[in-house]
Amino acid sequence: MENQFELGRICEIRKNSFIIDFEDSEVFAKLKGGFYDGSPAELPIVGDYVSFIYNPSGESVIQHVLARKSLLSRPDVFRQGQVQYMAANVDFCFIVTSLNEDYSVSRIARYTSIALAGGCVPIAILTKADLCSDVDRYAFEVAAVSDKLRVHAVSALSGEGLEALWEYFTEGKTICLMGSSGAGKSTLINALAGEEIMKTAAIRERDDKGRHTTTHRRMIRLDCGAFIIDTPGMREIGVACAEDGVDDAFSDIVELEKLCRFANCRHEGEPDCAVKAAIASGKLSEGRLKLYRELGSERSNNYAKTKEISKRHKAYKKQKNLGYLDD
Ligand SMILES: Nc1nc2c(ncn2[C@@H]2O[C@H](COP(=O)(O)OP(=O)(O)OP(=O)(O)O)[C@@H](O)[C@H]2O)c(=O)[nH]1
Ligand SMILES: [Mg+2]
Repeated sequence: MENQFELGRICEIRKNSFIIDFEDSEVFAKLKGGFYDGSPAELPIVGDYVSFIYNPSGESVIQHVLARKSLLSRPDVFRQGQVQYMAANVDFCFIVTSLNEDYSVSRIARYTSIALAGGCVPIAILTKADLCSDVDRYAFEVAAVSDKLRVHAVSALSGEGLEALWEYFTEGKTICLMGSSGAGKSTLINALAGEEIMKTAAIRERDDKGRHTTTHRRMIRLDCGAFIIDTPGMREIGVACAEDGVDDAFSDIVELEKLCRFANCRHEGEPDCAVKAAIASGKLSEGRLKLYRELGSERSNNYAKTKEISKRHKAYKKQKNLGYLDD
């Protein structure tokens, strides 16, 4: 009898197996022989739709990864020069940042670039609004990062702002949460799901840093039919693979640059500089130009940076003998 292919979605990846969300159950699977042709981009990642041969009494076998409609990726901090594929088929990328010491507008700009480059809608979620007395100021600053970025301030503790997030949770949509450890990603998922489906842990009081409680990526299907992907807090976030995203997030500046008299204008006092003119007229803020410059120069410096990060992590891994870490 010929084997019948089933269609499922990767919800978790373990060391030696893939877990597929299939008809309200979780199916353990491995790759078919000869699946891997040497390109990591071909391997299934969380959020991928896959065809597989179902084996109800043992491991199922993944045959193909279906074409992805979006793909979140970033430079791999452990493997120099390589890209880490984070999640596939994501509609909304929640960029989770807490309104405490963790807050960084530049990090939000990086994630925005990554989301746009990957074909997802970036949404900044400012968490722990209950701990902040000036939420509007932060929300305003974040909204200025890009007109493609939506902003919500929420508190998982008081429930403030959570209702507005439901517009993203509709049948078949996929939401991926990204952000530093301790930002409150898992707590937010629990608050939205109305039950504790993710483990959470208190942050360090000393510096507001998290404890890397979530250790691997995991996709969960909610009762409303939407999928939510929790990710471990990231230690570093580069933009080397988000070139298009940077230009997308800052498309107004890219357009202005085209109007400068000199093609290589640095916007530092050259004549007929459209960028400086936009700042003078109030159309563009100095802060946004600074962010754009930061991310732009990071793109060119990225090789050296990735090398340094990779060296540091290699030493760390060796010392702790942790093997492959998800983040
Ligand atoms: N006051 C307050 N605390 C919050 C809120 N959301 C999360 N926290 C707290 O922040 C701490 C960290 O939350 P987690 O949800 O574990 O953070 P995470 O982003 O999942 O962290 P990792 O899994 O390490 O990446 C916990 O002690 C939460 O109770 C909030 O809205 N208000
Ligand atoms: Mg977590």
